[in-house]
Amino acid sequence: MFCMQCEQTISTPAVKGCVFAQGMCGKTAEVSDLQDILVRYLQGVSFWAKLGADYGYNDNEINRWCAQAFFSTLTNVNFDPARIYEFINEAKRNKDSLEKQVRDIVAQKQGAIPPLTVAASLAIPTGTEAVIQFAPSIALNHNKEKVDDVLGAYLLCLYGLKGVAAYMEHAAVLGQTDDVVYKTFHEIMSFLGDKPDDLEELLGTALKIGELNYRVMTMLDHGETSRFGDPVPTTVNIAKTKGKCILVSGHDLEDLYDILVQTEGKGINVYTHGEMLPAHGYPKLKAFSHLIGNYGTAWQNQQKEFAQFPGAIVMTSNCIINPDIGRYKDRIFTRSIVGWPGAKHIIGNDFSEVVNCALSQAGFTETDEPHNITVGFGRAALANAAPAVIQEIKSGNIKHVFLVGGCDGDKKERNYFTEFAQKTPADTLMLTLACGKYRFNSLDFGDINGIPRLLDVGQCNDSYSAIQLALSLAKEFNCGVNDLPLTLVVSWFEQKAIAVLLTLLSLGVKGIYLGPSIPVFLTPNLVKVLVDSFDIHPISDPDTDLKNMLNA
Ligand code: FS2
Ligand code: SF4
Repeated sequence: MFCMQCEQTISTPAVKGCVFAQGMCGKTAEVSDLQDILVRYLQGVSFWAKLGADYGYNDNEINRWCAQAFFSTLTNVNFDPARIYEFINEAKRNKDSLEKQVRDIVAQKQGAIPPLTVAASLAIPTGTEAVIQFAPSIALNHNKEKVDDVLGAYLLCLYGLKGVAAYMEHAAVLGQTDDVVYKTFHEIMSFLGDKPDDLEELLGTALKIGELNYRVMTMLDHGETSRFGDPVPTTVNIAKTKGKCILVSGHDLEDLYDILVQTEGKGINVYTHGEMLPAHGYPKLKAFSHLIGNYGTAWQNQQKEFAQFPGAIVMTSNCIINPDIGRYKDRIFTRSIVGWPGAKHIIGNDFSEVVNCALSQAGFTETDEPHNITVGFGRAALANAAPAVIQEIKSGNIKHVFLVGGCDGDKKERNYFTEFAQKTPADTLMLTLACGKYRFNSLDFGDINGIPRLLDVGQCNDSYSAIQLALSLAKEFNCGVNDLPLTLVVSWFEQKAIAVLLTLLSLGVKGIYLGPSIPVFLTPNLVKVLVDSFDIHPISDPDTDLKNMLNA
């Protein structure tokens, strides 16, 4: 296996990347190899999809399926070899039918088929064993001693595009698709399927991926707010309430909605977990009184926290980790692209198995003292708060705004983000988003003349809302985003964070602080390019960084 797509990948002077029998996340070599094959095959599907789009032909079922299948290869999404193998078989079927269709269209229009890419020409043996044996020949590090600049830039593109695919699927669940997005996605996938080796072209593609992701996050924001209303500031109880319970994790608000509808009047309390916390701010979701609160913290603590949750658990998207450790596999359910061998997978929108499971469990036997936090500072709420923020900046009461957000993870170095948040001066504001917020979101930061010092913007994709606020502040102060008293402090873990980072770079945002470490796939030369072109700072220690940020 060869995988270095997430922040917890193995990185020692001798070994870079997860290359042995199992990755740090628990992904087996078998699943990793199957995913490599799937990705290569998807790049072949994209060759035909892109060519079809050039001739005005779009198969939106296959388009959506491509993003779903690619999403299954993200970190902490699908660990089930049988499901990945099934995706490979579907890829073969989809590629064959698309190729036939597109060849006919090109012939009818008297066009010419361009030379096939490496991925489009790939023939894969049949049967799991044969496929696994074939995998090393297409591994990304095949014939490479180490990751060089070209492979590093390639991985930046591949991993960033995986993040985009995840957001494309989240948007598609809400009925949001776009032919231009699909065409650009297939163009880039197809390009990556032809073993590109031009460094400049790859770096240009990375920024194109960032632009594409901006378009997708816009679409996703529209999908969520048109379906569930604009989030409003809302207090959420993070303590336990007596009663039967279901815990809903991941990013998919539509699943949460279905679960809330199907549990109404059944005496079951529904809790959010991880990236589902921002759901409480959406009017159509907060209207359910049994959406009782949030339970637990970020994904890496789930084995302990889920083990103590006395009800059913639903993983609507990443991040899932081994449920055998906490012995709760019999009451965890996966959805959509998520998979764990032996865990129940729910297809369709009938959650009665989850409801029955919750009813069969003990539930919480006591109600704890409430502990409230506030969420719901999405795009519209931030726009409402903007005039007051501008006024306070002008009067000198707000000296600086930080965005401290991104993914969480296990490493002790991530305490940086807790300490950083705690050390921000009282005359500064903090926006936060994604699961990294659990490092500090239960702390009380006070307010500045009624404006809470900590504003929870939402999930990782809601960085779109933070970008909108930055753009409106820049407009008001008649300057560029980089001239604002604003610093982004980004914690990365998986590929959605890479996509968001590429979006920020494509928008010309400079001076981002990035941690807890720099991606292993970025070679020293690539890091130099990022530092020179975008003034990216690897985080150091909170005191030094804060001093530099405030004096910049
Ligand atoms: Fe956190 Fe995991 Fe949002 Fe990431 S729950 S690291 O997938 O996407 O953030
Ligand atoms: Fe390793 Fe991360 Fe890949 Fe898992 S996803 S195998 S931890 S690099």
